Amino acid sequence: MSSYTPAPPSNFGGLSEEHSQYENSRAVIFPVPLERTTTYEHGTRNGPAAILAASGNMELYDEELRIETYRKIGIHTLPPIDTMNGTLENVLAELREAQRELLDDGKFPVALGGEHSLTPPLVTATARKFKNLSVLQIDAHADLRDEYQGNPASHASAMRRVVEVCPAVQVGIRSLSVEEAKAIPHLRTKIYWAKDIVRAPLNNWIAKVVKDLSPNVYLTIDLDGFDPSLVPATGTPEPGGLDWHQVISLVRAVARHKKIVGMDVVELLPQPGDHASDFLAAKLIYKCLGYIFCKR
Ligand SMILES: [Mn+2]
Repeated sequence: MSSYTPAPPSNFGGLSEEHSQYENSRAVIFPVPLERTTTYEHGTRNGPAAILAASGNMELYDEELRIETYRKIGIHTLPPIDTMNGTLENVLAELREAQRELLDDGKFPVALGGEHSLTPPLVTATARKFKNLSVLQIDAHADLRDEYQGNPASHASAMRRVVEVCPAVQVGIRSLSVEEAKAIPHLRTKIYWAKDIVRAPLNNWIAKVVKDLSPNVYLTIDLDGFDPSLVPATGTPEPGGLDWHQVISLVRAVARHKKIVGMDVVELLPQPGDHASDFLAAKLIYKCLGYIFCKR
């Protein structure tokens, strides 16, 4: 063969070693291919790999911030954590410990899911490190069931576990049970329903979300918070969701006024032939890192 192109490094962004070594990187991509409690369509364990693959084809210049974010911060990618061995409780405990180590090293962890059950242990570790933490969730689902199919660690209970640790603000919600609806007034959470925001001007609600958050923020983005016309590749798609502009405007505002200290992007369920969802997830993460570290 006369021309041979080596495969790009399998790290986030396809970065050279100089910009992706652990020691020099402020952001650490943490692949968590967790899939132990999914209830509808399966395959979210392939989410992290699809996001990493898409990220290698992304332009690394941010035309809005006018920088190459990776050059300013460094982005390291960890190998995927083993999520299949041991009980779910063991895996969640390992996640908590891994998050603690990353935070103790002064890193900004970005977990790639995988199912939403990964969020509570990450939030628990983050709340121990940062006082005054609240969680901003972007999602179609309230995820406030006390347990689901007998399992309190189910993806459908992720935010119920989170609000036991710290307060939450939930944005884009449009799917929940009657039990969850009845529980909401008694829980430490504020809901921004999709029905009230998807057609509203951004300045009607984004400043309110920012105000409802505490000084330190953990960001959890379930990709089904987006409208399925933008992100069809999730296990439980719901019509009537947020668009790209709404989500990144929200993250931009939160990053400007609060300290985002960790994040996850969950529930991608890669579909053959749909690269748009994978690509959106990769670009969303890069965009968030730009807003968080390179605000002007
Ligand atoms: Mn969801």
